[in-house]
Amino acid sequence: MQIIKFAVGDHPDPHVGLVQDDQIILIDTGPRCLTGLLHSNDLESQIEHRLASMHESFPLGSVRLLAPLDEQEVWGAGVTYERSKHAREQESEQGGSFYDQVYRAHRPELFFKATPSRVVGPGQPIRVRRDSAWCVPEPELALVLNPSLDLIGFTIGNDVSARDIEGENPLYLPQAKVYASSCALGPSIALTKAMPPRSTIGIRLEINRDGATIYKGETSIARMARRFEELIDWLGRDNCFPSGVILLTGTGIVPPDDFSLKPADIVRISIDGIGTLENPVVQSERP
Ligand code: DO4
Ligand code: MG
Repeated sequence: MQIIKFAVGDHPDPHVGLVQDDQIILIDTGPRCLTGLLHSNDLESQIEHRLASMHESFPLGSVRLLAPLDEQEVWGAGVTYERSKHAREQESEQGGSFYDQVYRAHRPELFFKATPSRVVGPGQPIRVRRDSAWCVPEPELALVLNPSLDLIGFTIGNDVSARDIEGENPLYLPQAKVYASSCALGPSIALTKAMPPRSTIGIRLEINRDGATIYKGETSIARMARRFEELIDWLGRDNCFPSGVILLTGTGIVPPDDFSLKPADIVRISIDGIGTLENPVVQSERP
């Protein structure tokens, strides 16, 4: 079962729908949109119950897909794959021993990534900072958690990051990570039961420039050094998320060190069981 947040035509009102083949069946979520559904203990039965009274559907290609969140915060986990650890050690001007320590430590690296206003949906532009010359996409499996921090589904996340800013000093991490359009999410939320077994989930990244593929990489969730449950447990310690939260689980794909995103590049991230999230890149004075 996959659900999407969408709008029709130029109408600003968001809706939630269930994807069935190439149709979207409208789900009556009331005024709270996705958040209303995220509060339910048994999401699948709740969706089936709400669907029973709904008869409106739209062809999938006719709607505008929106990022699958309302007021939820987005958090990120870092250095959860060996590839990410090596990349951080490489970029860090201070030698990067923090990264090796955090890769092995009991406590994971967790950081605040974005408020909903900094998140873009499918097809919307992600941003390269004007004060960065080394900016990369980070393709990540994103966990969708309800207010009790139950894992109710998965979406695709792009934790766009400025490697030069973080590399100059790890204390610059928030500036490397948190800025306008620094995070993309979508295209849908695949409910937990609809996902393939964890060890078989593949993640692929493709970057196109001037009509040609200039980078392709892939990894698998099997290479993640942490379990989802472990990340969720740490995220919930002395913290609360009254509307639920999205947690990015870290990147295992890092383009070569001489690669940086440029305006007009197209970034495509595919994750088994969910689909493909595609975003163009911009760099401009005003967000
Ligand atoms: O320490 C930096 C963050 C690393 C990160 O975002 C990742 O591994 O995905
Ligand atoms: Mg990341």
